[in-house]
Amino acid sequence: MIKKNQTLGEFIIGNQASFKYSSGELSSLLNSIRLAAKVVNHEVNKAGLVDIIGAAGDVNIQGENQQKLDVYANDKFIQTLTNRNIVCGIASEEEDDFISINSIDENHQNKYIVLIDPLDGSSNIDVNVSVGTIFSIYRRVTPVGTPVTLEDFLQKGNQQVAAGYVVYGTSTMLVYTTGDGVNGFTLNPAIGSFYLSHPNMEFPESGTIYSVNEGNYIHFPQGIKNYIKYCQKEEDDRPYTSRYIGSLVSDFHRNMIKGGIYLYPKSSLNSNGKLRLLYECNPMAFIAEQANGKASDGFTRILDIQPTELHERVPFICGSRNMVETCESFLRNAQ
Ligand code: AHM
Ligand code: MG
Repeated sequence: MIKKNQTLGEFIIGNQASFKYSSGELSSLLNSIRLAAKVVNHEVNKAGLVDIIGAAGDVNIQGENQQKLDVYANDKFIQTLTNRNIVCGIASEEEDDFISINSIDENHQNKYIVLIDPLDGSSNIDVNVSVGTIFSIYRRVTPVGTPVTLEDFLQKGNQQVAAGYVVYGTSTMLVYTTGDGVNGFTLNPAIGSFYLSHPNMEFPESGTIYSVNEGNYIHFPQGIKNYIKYCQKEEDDRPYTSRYIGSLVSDFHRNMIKGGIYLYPKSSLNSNGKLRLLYECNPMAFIAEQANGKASDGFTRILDIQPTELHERVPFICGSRNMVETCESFLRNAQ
């Protein structure tokens, strides 16, 4: 139930019963992500003070090593998720291999695994542009009581039980779904609590924003080139507006609120695009679908793709349903 002025903590507990495995573990897991997000937010907001507190690699006044923010975020999320003893495994865009939580969950009783991109768009940090965290939660498929295996992580996106992102922007927001719509919470930095600010978020059916790195235009497949030209054509509600932050979470967030399409297609430079299926595309696709939007690789629904490796990349087209469908038809017609 949506109540005004609800905090994220209250919302998570209030909705626990509607979750089909309502044992409270998923609630604790989401609460641990909420905590890590606050810690990372605090650090991200200090990024501009680098000349004062020291750059990555320096030793600060307390004698601590200054870490790069993406390494810091990775450590904080892994630490928080591990300490709460709710997950059995974590895979991160920052780590080569998945982590099996053997130290605390020695008998392998935990059921959830988390995949995370701790600080997406981190090349934007130095220039004070929004970055984000993306997370994706599954139940393990191998039996409880045994160590996790790669199979637990290579599940199709349609098996996700929850997914979300944090956008560290002009304000910090946590947006997530457990498969029952999408809700957004804004951090009140004075109090340190997230409040429900965007209940039942939905992509408009259509929009007028397209987001793509047009610097790669000449390398795009013909169908994408044709679609971009279509976006720019003076007809009906076009030309569309081009908006590209280069930070997936922020581009997605804006498009969900205003209506738009995000594209990271394959190109002659990257045969599968750039974005990672497990850490970036699956969670964003789950959120998009729960918000009445659509996500595909141009031909196939993202959530139906069978992953074959942890760090695999896929082309990603995501946003307002009608816009994604039009783009898909351009790709089909250029085949
Ligand atoms: P990262 O995980 O290395 O930060 O890369 C992902 C980011 C996305 O947030 C963003 O949409 C995209 O890379 C931008 O890439 P490009 O600079 O090629 O347009
Ligand atoms: Mg990333």
